[in-house]
Amino acid sequence: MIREIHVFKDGQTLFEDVIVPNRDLDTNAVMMLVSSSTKKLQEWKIDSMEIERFRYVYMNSHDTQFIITMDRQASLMKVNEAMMNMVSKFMTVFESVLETDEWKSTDFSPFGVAFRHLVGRIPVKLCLAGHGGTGKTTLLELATLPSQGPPQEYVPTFFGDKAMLKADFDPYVFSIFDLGGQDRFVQEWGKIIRAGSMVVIVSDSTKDNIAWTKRVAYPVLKTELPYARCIAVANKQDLKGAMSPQEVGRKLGVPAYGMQANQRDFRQRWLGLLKELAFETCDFKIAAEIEVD
Ligand SMILES: Nc1nc2c(ncn2[C@@H]2O[C@H](COP(=O)(O)OP(=O)(O)O)[C@@H](O)[C@H]2O)c(=O)[nH]1
Ligand SMILES: [Mg+2]
Repeated sequence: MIREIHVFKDGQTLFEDVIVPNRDLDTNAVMMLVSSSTKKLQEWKIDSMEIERFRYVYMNSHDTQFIITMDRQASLMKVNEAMMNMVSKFMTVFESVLETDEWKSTDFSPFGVAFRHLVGRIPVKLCLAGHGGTGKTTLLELATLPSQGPPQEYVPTFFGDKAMLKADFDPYVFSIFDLGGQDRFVQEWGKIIRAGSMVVIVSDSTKDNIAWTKRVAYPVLKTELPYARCIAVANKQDLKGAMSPQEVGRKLGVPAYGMQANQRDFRQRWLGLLKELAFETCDFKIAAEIEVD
């Protein structure tokens, strides 16, 4: 997921667009550091550096520094491509003003539309992780098939089910993976969702399931997707004996949100939660920082 773009020239900001603000780092300090490295790059070369869970992809063209901030746990290849496209588009419009002093009085803000368009072309990968039968497929369908009722039959899923989701997440488009929760598939999660920015841990709010999640799913998530942001869904809140979302969250060590995936009334809540996770406006936990006792 691309989070921010900054364009500098002679220490001035020509353009910036911050879609998801970085609350973990001092952005000005990071930009100073990255732009000084960017200035040393040859024309049209791309390089990147990582800091914590963020990656900074940068390019220098016409003595102008372009810096994209992305989730570290996302496809660098796709962002490199987006960078190339973006700088080409930028130069198509602004090359001549950059070659004289005219840039000092140019309004670069119209570039925002093209930038957001490029951002939307890289799907944000979201992984539904949890044991078989907890409601992953139901959640996927709840999000993506508003015209059909969620399936009431239990059909075990083979790994790799995937759906595109375009809702009220502009400029982002999600690509959601429903990972089969059979124990023998769990080791494959990393391969399927290597570039996953976000993880929703799905639990049916029972004690056994929480134990399974911590024992089987956590080691894989923590090694394969250490920089992904995670929340938990405490599903099946309608069932007798379901643990409360607070308790599920406390036991899992990840903020948990109550859900009833087989009820269409919960669709708005589910989509709202996904949006909050993408824009980082809800409580979440970075996979590497989840505590396992
Ligand atoms: N009672 C109840 N059943 C649910 C809920 N969510 C899903 N289910 C049912 O649980 C079963 C397993 O769901 P499924 O989505 O196939 O689980 P998956 O293996 O994680 O993909 C299905 O029969 C669903 O209809 C819920 O909130 N409450
Ligand atoms: Mg399934």
